[in-house]
Amino acid sequence: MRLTVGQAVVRFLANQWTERDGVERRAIAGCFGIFGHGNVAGLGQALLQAQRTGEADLPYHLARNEQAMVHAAAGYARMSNRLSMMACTASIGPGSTNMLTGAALATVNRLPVLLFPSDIFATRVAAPVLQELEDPRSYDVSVNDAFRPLARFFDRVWRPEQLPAALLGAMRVLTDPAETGAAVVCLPQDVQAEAYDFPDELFAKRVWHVARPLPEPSFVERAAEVVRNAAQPVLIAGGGVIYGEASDELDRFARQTGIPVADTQAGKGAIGWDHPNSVGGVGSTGTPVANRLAREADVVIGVGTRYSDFTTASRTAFQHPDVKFVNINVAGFDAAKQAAFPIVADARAGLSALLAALGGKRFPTDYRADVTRWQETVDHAYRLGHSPLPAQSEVIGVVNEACGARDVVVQAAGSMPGDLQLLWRANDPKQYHVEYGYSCMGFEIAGALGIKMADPSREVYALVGDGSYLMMAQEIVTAVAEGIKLIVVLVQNHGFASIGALSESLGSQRFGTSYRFRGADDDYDGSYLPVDLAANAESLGASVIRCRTVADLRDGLKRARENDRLTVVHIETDPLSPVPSSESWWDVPVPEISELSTTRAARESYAEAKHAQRHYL
Ligand SMILES: Cc1ncc(C[n+]2csc(CCOP(=O)(O)OP(=O)(O)O)c2C)c(N)n1
Ligand SMILES: [Mg+2]
Repeated sequence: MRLTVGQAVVRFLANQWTERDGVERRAIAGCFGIFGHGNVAGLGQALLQAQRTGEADLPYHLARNEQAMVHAAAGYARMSNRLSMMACTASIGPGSTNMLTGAALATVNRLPVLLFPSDIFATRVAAPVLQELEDPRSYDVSVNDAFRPLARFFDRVWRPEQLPAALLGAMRVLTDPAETGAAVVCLPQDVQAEAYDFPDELFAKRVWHVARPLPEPSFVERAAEVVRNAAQPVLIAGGGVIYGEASDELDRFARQTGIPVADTQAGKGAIGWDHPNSVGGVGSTGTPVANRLAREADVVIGVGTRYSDFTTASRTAFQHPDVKFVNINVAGFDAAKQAAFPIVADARAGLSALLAALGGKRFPTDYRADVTRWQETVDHAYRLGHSPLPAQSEVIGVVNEACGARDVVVQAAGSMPGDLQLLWRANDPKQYHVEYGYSCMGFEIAGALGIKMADPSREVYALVGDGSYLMMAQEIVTAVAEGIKLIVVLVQNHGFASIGALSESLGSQRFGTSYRFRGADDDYDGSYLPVDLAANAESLGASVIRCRTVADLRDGLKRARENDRLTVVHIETDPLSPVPSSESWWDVPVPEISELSTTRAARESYAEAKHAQRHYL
């Protein structure tokens, strides 16, 4: 079939499907894009032709910022358990490099996104083109080479003949749960427009079976022996449990063994907050209950977790002298972490095999009373009655209580991820979307857009700090244009509450973290800025509800739910309001020498805390 490279890409993508557990889904549900030179007449023409003629079904969605459109694609993939995803097309140069942060986020979080950065001319006759980086040492280098370390698959299609291999290679990686992340196929702008006789088979319906790899029995046996001989095991549920739809299996495993289940940011909701074995988040922003159990555990069973420093409290969370790890993970790379006894397998298959091999072994459950006490602490934080401005924990409480079981909360950066991991009560595996692999400010609204597109039947709440909002709020316009309803809860605290608190704890006196005028000694300690983010949201086309009190917020959320358009609910909170302690630590180095007494004091506590840090070998 004679098509341009752009037309071939679109026709190919429209015919890709995934299948897992017998259910088929469109692999590439649509294409986000922002046109400029590079893609306007290449992929752009192909998307137009597809829409006009119906020859290929690949809906196009115009985004407002390229980084944000990749965030939206990541949200889409996450909500779809990585079984359905989005493509993104960007123009040459800045349009394409704007996608770098999104690519990194997707790869860090193991989320499939398919990116088509436009690229410099293959023919080079007109070089250098507008927005081309010229490398005098090598003419085949372009800015898109910056994607290489961020992508799980990277290729550049210099000739039409290379396209089939590039597309199949990208799809293989995207649909492999162990390898998935950003797949990047760079398309030189002349090549996008070039015609070629592609083989018809390239455009036949193709189903990518998403595997549930089974564990190797001898590895299960070795791991089971470790668990059987444990005195006080703890299980950590990561994102892999959710992506692998292994919640029922985890529930069975927990009930039959009595082992407490802690969770990571990506794994929250894998089992409900009120499950008899649930002890809440573990690590730097975990609950004191989970952190006590982690500290004392002699065996840690990590399921579908990549053990980020927040999960391990920078390798201080596990203090039993002989602690051993058993990891179930579809990726050998993650399964091997902490010198574990690995079970390289799908989460569901791995849990089921390990449970069978444990032969009915049960462990004492002495943590229920602690969990009950902890839940009283959460209730208290939800109803703090902080004044004159409400505390963030109260905002989280009101949103949590407004959320139906299937509703969704989205967050990524600032003080909210920690507070949410500590305080949020998740009822459903798809309820809690805190992007905390890359913790990218600005993900919230864009990510929520993709999440809502993946499952329009759910109410989606994006919680956004003022800092994140200022970085990337423009996808409100995209949502308005597409008629996509989100509820954005905009938490105004005049700067970086999170980094301010961190700075203070490290002796850096909240330097440069608040949004204020410069004061007498040139710090940002003057009065608040005349900034009205609610008015800003209104100007972008959102319905806006301004709240002052917790009661206003409760009412505002009710009205937002009744509204059928994107609604921003704005509330100001006290950046210094208290949160219950995780009784944990996070490694952020403090200068060894300093002229400042605050830094010297912080260095002392830092050096002290470092002693608890361990290599798990
Ligand atoms: C893109 C990006 N830049 C910088 C950071 C570092 N950072 C983490 S949280 C934060 C401040 C967030 O401010 P805001 O959204 O207002 O949340 P708050 O801390 O006030 O809760 C910064 C600068 C980041 N995570 N992402
Ligand atoms: Mg803030």
